[in-house]
Amino acid sequence: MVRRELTVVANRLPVRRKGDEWISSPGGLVTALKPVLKDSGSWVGWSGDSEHYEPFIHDGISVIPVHLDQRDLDEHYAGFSNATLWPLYHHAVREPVFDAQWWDRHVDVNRRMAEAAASTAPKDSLVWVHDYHLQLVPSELRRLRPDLRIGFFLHIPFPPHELFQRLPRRRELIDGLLGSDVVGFQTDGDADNFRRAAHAAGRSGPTDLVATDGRIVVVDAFPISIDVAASQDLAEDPATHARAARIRADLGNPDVVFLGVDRLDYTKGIDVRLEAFGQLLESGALGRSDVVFVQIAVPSRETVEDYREARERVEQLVGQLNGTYGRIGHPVVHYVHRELPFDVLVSMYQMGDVMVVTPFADGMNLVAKEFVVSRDNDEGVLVLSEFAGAASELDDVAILVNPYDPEAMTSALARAATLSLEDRVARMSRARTTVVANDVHDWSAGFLNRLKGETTLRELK
Ligand code: ADQ
Repeated sequence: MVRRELTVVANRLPVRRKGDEWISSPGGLVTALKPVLKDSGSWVGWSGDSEHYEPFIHDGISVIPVHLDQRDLDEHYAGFSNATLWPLYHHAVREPVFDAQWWDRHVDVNRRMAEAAASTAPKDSLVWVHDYHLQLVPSELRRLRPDLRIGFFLHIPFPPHELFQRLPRRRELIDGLLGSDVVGFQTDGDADNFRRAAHAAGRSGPTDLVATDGRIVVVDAFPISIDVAASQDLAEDPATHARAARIRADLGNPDVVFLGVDRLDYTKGIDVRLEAFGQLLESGALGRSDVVFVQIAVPSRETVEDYREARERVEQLVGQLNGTYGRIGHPVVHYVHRELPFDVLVSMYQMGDVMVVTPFADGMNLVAKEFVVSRDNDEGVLVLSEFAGAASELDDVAILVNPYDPEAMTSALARAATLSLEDRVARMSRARTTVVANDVHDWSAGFLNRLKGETTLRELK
């Protein structure tokens, strides 16, 4: 009998320190899992803080902080996770760096996370491990606690086999993941890539994956989504609309507002979209219209060199475009480099005309989905990279672009800005139906139901 208690293992805890207190961290994962964890669940992860690592209860959830010291942060987090795995898994948008010393720390942190989960999970309960930092946790946890049902979800893409092969420790990672009962990905393409990698490592069975000890491992796509009700409640609030109108007035009520909202990450294609915007201004395709670009970027991973360079590049482009096309008191790019409260983001989504989401590779991209449900007037247009996971759900409603094709990017921006009202409304209302039909609660319930189910070999045939 599988018990329903759940332990989540993730890089970060669902809470963070503010002064002397722990406060909830915002984010889709926390929102999705809180109802499932309340009163009987635990969350294991790094506290983001070097002083506090005693377990405590917060909002009915047992919080188990795992202490990471500076070397763990340098070698496991900034090093192996964010300078090796992140670029490799995002199709080598930057050159992945491999350092054997980082690997040792990475193994060590994964082992400590597994031990913390092993010592807290009740007998026969469920453990759900999240993301690329912790791919070795499932096998280590299974070794320590064979009674548990273990699930793993990868939030970022899983790379094609030819790229994955470059990784010196790829077999260890495959075996780590195959310690799970269910391995979940954002899209069918990611799940296929993983099946191929596991097959090439000699771990694959006839119908689905069978780990070396004869267990069955379910490998499937579970596309993540957003908390639709939370976005809709804010979208319907008159205060959100009033703020949107104020922001637009502050911009000088331009004819067209392009909008970008991202973590400042080199995978998000912020630079190529600004370059395309520059080309659009240069071409004069929009005639005499008054056009601006608003780019909101959350600071991210600033200890990693490639991220510092990405920020410099973006800021240089903002300066260049304003220098060339702006007038005194009328910049063409408005750039904000900080985190904004979610209600302000929803106002941003409402005041923009064209949402520009152009990653080179992205697991899903929640910004695209947040934009869709924040528009209650159905008038926005979404320009979306073919390489975002969200494109597999929104391909017939967004204007799809290849971020590697500068001319196509420029014409996609021009087309989006001039789409007829009828076309805009038709696309957005279909997009809303799609996003509303699979919200983040459906996602977590879908995954956990698969994890609870005993899959037999007979079912697989
Ligand atoms: P991220 O790479 O962080 O997530 P994304 O899915 O777009 O990318 O989520 C970003 C979140 O940050 C959104 O919820 C957005 O509202 C918020 N945000 C963005 N800019 C902000 C700002 N300036 N201030 C405050 N909040 C801001 C990873 C993967 C994605 C995958 C998610 C979930 O890279 O592909 O969709 O996990 O699985």
